[in-house]
Amino acid sequence: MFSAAEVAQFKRDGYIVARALAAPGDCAAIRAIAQRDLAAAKPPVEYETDTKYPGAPASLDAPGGRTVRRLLQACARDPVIVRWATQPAIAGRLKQLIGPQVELSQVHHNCVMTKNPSYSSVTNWHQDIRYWSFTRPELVSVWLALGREYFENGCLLVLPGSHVMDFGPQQMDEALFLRPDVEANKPLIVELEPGDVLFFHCRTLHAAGNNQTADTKFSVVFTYRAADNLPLAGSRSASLPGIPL
Ligand SMILES: O=C(O)CCC(=O)C(=O)O
Repeated sequence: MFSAAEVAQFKRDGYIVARALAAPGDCAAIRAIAQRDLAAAKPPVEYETDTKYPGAPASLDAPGGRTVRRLLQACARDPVIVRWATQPAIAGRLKQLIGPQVELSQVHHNCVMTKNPSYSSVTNWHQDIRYWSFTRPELVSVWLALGREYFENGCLLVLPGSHVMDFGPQQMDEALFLRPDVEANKPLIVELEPGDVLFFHCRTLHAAGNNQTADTKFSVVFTYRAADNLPLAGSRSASLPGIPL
């Protein structure tokens, strides 16, 4: 469980890292599944080119066009993954942050992020809630590092406290990414060791660089909501049932 100070830190900053929360054996097992599915490009996947982020290959037929960025539907890939995402060590902490009844959204995140050294793109500053549709903008994502994550291989950057800031439309571009030319932000770099778990609010601004190393970076990411924070009827967020914890 989180201490009271850690809960307060999450509320203030919009994120918290639980160091070495995942057992090395769990990380190795999930990483092996990810490597297997990445080698086979096992669907459903999102390619780098689908993101249209800066530095992404222009099309599926361009050099690096078949580089996988996300192995989607992680929970359906292997029981090891869904067990990890719903285990008491995660559920208990999420209940402290969200409330007594928590569900995992199968629609949002629920993926293995793979960041390829040759063809990765840059993810500009954004809040995940921008394309999600729920009664309240109160969801928490859980990001498990399956290997070391650091600046050079494209780790996350977060803006502490941004989950409670109001941003005017002039501060965002058409795709709802923060415009760096409007506001000079001093990013905090979130370096993670294998097994470290980042909990972050759906309104916390975050970004990530491309991978400038020789190795693919693997992380697995899930999003959770209070059971009474229902997706809006007819929205993509409502397209699959939640998994109760
Ligand atoms: O690893 C990255 O590039 C960041 C991904 C991200 O921020 C997201 O999917 O919301």
